[in-house]
Order: sequence, then structure tokens, then C-alpha cells
Amino acid sequence: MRKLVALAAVGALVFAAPAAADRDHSTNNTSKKLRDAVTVAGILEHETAFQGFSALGGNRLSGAPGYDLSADYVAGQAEAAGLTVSRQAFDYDLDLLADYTAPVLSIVSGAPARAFVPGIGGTLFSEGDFGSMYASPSGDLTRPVWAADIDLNPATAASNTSGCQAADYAGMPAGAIVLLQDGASCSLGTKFFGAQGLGAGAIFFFDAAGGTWINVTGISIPSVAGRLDSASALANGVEQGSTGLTARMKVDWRPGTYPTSNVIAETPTGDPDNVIATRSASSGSAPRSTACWARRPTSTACRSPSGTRSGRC
Ligand SMILES: [Ca+2]
Repeated sequence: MRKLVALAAVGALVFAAPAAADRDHSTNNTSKKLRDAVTVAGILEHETAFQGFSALGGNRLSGAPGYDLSADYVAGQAEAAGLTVSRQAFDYDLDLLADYTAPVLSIVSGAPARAFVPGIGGTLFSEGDFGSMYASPSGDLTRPVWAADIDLNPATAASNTSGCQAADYAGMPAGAIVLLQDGASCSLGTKFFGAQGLGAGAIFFFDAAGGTWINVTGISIPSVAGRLDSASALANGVEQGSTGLTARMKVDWRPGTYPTSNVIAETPTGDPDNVIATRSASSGSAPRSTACWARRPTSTACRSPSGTRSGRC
């Protein structure tokens, strides 16, 4: 019975780049051997493939199309390397980071076009310019951008009263995208329900740290959280009133339970009492980790996407 298990839990195995012949049957059973066997070119080759799968929907979240393509890729690579591949189906609860496709925020008129870089969890978990707020309603709209009494001066920003008074929205076009700033002068509920109640179509929320990302329960318009410099770009030099810009905002937040699967690859031979298991995960908007299998006492051969057989992986 095979006991030598290589567990590729959802993701990004590192496979072979073309390698020297003497590595073809190496036994990568130590950390150093494994590190020596992994090449930058090999990593990039597979990361490029995974990035291509991400392009379908902006991410490779479990349950989303980019994930399924990634898992199929991993399975195909493992089979090509001579491993016995099976799939372990299970349901995945997509809740905390439920961007089914990547959020969109872009300036479409009034200033040079700019597409802001989407991040994860507002900007809390990534280097993006903005990201969906947790539990944001979905929506896709292109509207004028309105600054609700924001303060972009770091020296005084903490005492802002953005969204605390109805006057902050006086003259706002119906359905506008509102720039709303975090601050202690009034509650988040006052800010968010105030914006919605006075006709906002969407909210761009920001603070100095750029990490605020939990939506206010009960809000029915889309919201994203972003960095201070993103807010500055959208403000176009205006802290109160019409910014003169039109922007597009899209949030595709779809929490729920989705069918997905692990990829399990086993060597056909090996010592059942001497098992090495490795794993890798695939989620979010970019490859997060890599792993490689190894076995004892004999070698594992891998195959690159181009079909070149190699002991490197
Ligand atoms: Ca105010």
C-alpha cells in the first residue's frame, strides 16, 4: 500500500524547470536538497500559469473558476510526473474574503484615467490601493465622486467631521460615490447610514492607516476601503463637494458555500513507514505558497509544463 503521500491542498506546487541530468533522480529528502532543487525560473514558470488562471476572475478563491483551473493544473503536473492523483471533494465556506471576482475602482473622467489596484480586505491584508469592505453589498456603478467634508491633511485629519452632518452632502448628485473618512467625531453608523440615507450610491471609506474594512451591518450600497493616497487621487483636490471626477466602483461579494476539492498526489512506490507529506495552498489574488513533494528512499522525478523531465521540482 502506498503510504508516501504528497498532499497538494489546493494549489501551487513547484515543478521542474529544465535541470541538469544529475538531478533527474535526486532524492530531495533534506531541506537543503529541496532548496537546491527549486529554481527561480521554475517558480516563475508556474506562478505565471497561476496568474493566468487568476485573470479569469481576478483571483483563485476556492469555489471560483480560477481555483478549479489551478487545481486541474496541479493535478495534470503531478500526473505528468508519474504520481497517482486523486481529488478530495469538500465544501468551502467563502465568507471572510468573499470577493468572488476582484473589486474594481477606476477614474473614468475628469482626470487622467486610472485603475486602482485591488487588495484584500480593504487594504488590511495586501498592498492594494483599496479593497471590498467585509460584507459589502455587491454593485457595479459609474457615478460622480463626492467628497463628504474630508480632511486630507495628516496633521488635522484625526479631528475630521466627515459624514457627521447633513451639510456634508448638500448638493450631492443622487447615487454619487462618496468619499467618507474615518474619525472620532461621529460613529461609523452615523457616517454610513447618513451617506446612504442622503442619496449616496456607493462609499469609498478611508483612514490614515488605510486598513478599515468591516462594513456597517444593514447598509445596502456597495462600499470599499482604501488608502489615504487613493482618497487623495479621487478627491482631486476637493475636500467638500463635487470632485469633478467620475469613477467606476464594482464589488462582487458572494459569501456562501462552494464545492471545491483538494488535489492529492501519491508516489506509486515507496516505504509506507517513511512518509513525507507536503502541502500547498491556493487562494486570494496571487500565489501564496509553494511546496514540493519528496520521497524516500528513492527519487521523485518531476516534469515541467513544457514536458522536460527533471529531478527538480
Ligand atoms: Ca462635517
